[in-house]
Amino acid sequence: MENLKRIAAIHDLSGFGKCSLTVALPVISASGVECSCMPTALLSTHTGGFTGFTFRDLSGEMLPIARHWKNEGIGFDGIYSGYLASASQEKTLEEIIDILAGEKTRIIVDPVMADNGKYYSQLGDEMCGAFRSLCGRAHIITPNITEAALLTGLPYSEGPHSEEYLRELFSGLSALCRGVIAITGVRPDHKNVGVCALNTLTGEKCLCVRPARAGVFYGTGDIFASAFASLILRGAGLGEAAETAISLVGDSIDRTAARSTPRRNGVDFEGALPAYIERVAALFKK
Ligand code: PXL
Repeated sequence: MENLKRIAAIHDLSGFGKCSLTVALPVISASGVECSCMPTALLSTHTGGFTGFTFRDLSGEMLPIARHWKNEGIGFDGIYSGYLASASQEKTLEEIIDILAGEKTRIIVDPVMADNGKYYSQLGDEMCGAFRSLCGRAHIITPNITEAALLTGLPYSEGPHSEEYLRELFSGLSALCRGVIAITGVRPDHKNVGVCALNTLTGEKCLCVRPARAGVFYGTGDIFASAFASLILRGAGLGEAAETAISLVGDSIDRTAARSTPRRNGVDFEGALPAYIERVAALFKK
């Protein structure tokens, strides 16, 4: 039997709204990978669609957690980071990578900072600079179109995204990270949206899309990255990992739209998990 892989998920814990750690943990588990959680910040809700949310920076806890894990001999196949409490927390994250990463540990960086052409609440160019540095440590990065534009300094485009525009984004991102680059929120035409991924080491590329729905779905980038990173870590190919991860995101969005769940609640991924788990099982039965 394949060894159980283990990921350290380093994201904020937003109590309500199903993003970051509250989706990373269930999705990584459903992907058949063990998940250890390290919160970067504690919030009452995510920062989109709410006002007056509480926010506590947990930077002071992170190195002690990492040192304890190290002292206990706990190793990681993947270190997967997302939303940071501050730009300066990036330095802490680099130290954590130095402490926890072994030779074979894959570093996954989701440079969570912006969407729809805008930075998230209270974030700005300083965070972008921090993520540029962090991407240099990564084997896998998963920016959305807005984050890819900010990281590369290219103009943001709502789409449709031409092959030329995507080529420029990949070229800019390849200068920051050598490995797998998966850009989410790609619109190859007016009707569809999905992910375009490139392995800069092999040249392999894929595009996986679903019919687009209007508006914002919070947490879908976190669901995608959690599934995609887990599946790649388990040895899935680029295209099968992207397709399987996108199927979970697409099903979750469909269930959210069918119930008219308020957008700020996050997406209804729970009922999409059984079919996802079956697809994952089929992927690794081959
Ligand atoms: O889903 C990305 C995300 C993560 N964490 C926090 C957020 C957001 C997006 O708004 O606010 C706190």
